[in-house]
Amino acid sequence: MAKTGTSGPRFQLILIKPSHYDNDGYVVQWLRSTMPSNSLAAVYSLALGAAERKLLGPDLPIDVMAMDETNTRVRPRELARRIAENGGLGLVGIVGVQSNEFPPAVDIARPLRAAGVQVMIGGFHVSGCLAMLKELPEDIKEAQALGVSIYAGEAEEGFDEAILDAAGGKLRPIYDHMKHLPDIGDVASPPFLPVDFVRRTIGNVTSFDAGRGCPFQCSFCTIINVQGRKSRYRSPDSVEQIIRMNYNQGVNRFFITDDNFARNKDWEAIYDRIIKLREEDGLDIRFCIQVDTLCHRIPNFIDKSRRAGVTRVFIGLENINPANLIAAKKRQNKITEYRKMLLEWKRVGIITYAGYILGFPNDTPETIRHDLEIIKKELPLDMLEFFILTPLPGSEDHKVLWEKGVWMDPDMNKYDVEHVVTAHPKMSAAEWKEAYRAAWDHYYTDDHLETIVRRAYASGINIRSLMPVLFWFSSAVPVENLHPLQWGIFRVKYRHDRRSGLPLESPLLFYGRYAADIARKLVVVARRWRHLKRIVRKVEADPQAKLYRDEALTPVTEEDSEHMELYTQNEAARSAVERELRVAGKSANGHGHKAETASGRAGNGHEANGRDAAHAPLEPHSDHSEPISPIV
Ligand code: B12
Ligand code: SF4
Repeated sequence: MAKTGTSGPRFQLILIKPSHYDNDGYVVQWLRSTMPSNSLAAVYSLALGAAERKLLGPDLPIDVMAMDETNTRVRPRELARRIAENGGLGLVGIVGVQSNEFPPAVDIARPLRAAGVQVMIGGFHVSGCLAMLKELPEDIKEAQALGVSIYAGEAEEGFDEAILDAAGGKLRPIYDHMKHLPDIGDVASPPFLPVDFVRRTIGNVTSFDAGRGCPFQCSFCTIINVQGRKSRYRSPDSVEQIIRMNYNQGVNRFFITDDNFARNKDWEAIYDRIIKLREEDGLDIRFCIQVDTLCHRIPNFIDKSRRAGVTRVFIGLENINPANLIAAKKRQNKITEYRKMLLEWKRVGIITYAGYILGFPNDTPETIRHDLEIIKKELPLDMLEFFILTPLPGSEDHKVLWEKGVWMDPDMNKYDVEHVVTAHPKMSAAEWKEAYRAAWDHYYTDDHLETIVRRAYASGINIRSLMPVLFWFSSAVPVENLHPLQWGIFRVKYRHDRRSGLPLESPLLFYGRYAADIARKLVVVARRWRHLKRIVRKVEADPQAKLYRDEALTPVTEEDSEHMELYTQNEAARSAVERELRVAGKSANGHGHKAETASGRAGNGHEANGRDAAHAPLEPHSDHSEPISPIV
């Protein structure tokens, strides 16, 4: 806990990032969770700034305390007692609350409100609902009825006012900052969490947002409606400040949480500063970023990513059926660019993760399975992660269904993109759910795990650092029945920490099941890890492994559009190729100007930049000292 000031009552500013409930109603909590929350880092840092500035005057110091429920047990009664001991002066801020975290957030708030504590909830659920709906949904109204204050929008410019109101005991029911998106260029207290927080997560990784907003318009996306479509970004000085604050406390791996760092208008200046920190000042720092599928067309982006120490990149691939992409208004995703983009990342030895959404209108269990086979064969991708298409509050999809009165599951806990929460035109809920579960098995077969490792090895990627990531993404669902981004090390479960309304289980039943579960998981984890290790050793021992080539690793050529299933599998794919060729002024059947690739770029087996992506000399990645982290 951060303390400033001296004796007398102190204002207790307690910040909690909630988790969500598993299918049995227990809090999803770990001895070590995936990574520190940037939402918590952002609000914690602002709170600390307020304390240091003595926002409440010299006589009322502020104590700031923060906890992340994904790795720390939250005990509302103890928090209430702490506030009571300080004359009732305090505020509990429940932070970064996503829709799937809203039910636990309210369960945390309930006993606090009963004890008279002031509580405020902020984050994407409330912000998304305020941004898109004409009326507040029932769950938010119920929270308000408990006396919980709602904070919609970003805290950078409005948090002080809320703290002052709380200190005066006059917290308003709602703070609506949705209309004004603050400038985040040089925030005095940029996101930061002390090293103790980082230690409760896996690896030596922390997170920060270098920017917010995205120019695209995907209909399932909440971000554009909450953070806007205009790019707002931190200055290179501010990014350096964040990096140095962490580096000085021994944290040197970073997840940059921008949903699309490639569209951060200042990406190059930020990269240049990071490159300076690495190349001139000698800081050993590494990054994981998120980008779109056209990022490789931004001059210098991929090469500078490598120089800036990016080792892993998340890509919003979403689907390979152009009809689905158009239905989701994801027009910027062109299947004709996928291979080129992935080969570019391979060229610089950066590990790729792609998000893949299941349940677009044209999906059926059969098409999903077929699409996955194409991806495995033709796309040089490392990790693929699956999501169920979900009308997340804050998205256009949600708004449309809401306004049409179409059924959506009222239980927000299920809005974790792993549950089916609305109807699909071609699949029953059971088929959809099964297609999601089966997708993990279809992609991560033993054979394909070996192919991924072989492709990586031949591309100069450090397969020892790929191994834990591959393990993580291929094993989370079979082991834990949870998405890899929600997994952690050693599940912690408390019998009493169960969703409100569900009964307290008998100790025998609860602990018996818990113990059996732990034993089962240990066996599966050990088996899967050993198996992957065998694959890695086999590849390392193969003298020919560096020369490995397959269809996915072959450079993009003009013939691709004639034989690759990615481009020929259905009418929508063929039309997308035709369209791309037309845009480039070429005809698909080879008439007109020759030497054109499927994506309409000059091609004779070489990329337009003159490099043959797959056969260019690959500089091996030198990150042999990578920490074991599923993210960075
Ligand atoms: C990084 C990230 C993660 C990380 C870490 C989480 C974190 N919060 O740092 C990880 C990988 C763990 C993760 C996981 C998931 N995520 Co996520 N994640 C993000 C991402 C890309 C960035 C979060 C962030 O740093 N934002 C920047 C911060 C500063 O913004 P913010 O959280 O809104 O906080 C600001 C304001 O809301 C406000 N505020 C917030 N809380 C409070 C509290 C108070 C008191 C006050 C005054 C103000 C305030 O002030 C903050 C500073 O300005 C967002 C998208 C996005 N752009 O935000 C998705 C996002 C939050 N995730 C989302 C989802 C769905 C998930 C998963 C369910 C997906 C999955 N299956 O993996 C899981 C669930 C995790 C869980 N429940 O355990 C959705 C949530 C949508 C919704 N309506 O619920 C988002 C919006 C992306 C999307 N697809 O639309 N995620
Ligand atoms: S590219 Fe990503 S962040 Fe941008 S609108 Fe689409 S889903 Fe949202």
